[in-house]
Amino acid sequence: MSVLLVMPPMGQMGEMRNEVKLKSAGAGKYTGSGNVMMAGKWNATITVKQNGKHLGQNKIVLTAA
Ligand SMILES: [Cu+2]
Repeated sequence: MSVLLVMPPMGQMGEMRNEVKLKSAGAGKYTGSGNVMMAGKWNATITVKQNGKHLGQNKIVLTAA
């Protein structure tokens, strides 16, 4: 399972992206940590894979303060 964080280009700043891998913590929970390079809105795409099989994907918008 992984989360891809993307901030679209803004003004002089190019797109920023950071992929965070998540580890299973059992009971359907996942943990992981990654850096958010700057405050603002990030598009987060969560991808679920198991044994190389793509099981699902979800997108949310995160606001980093
Ligand atoms: Cu930015």
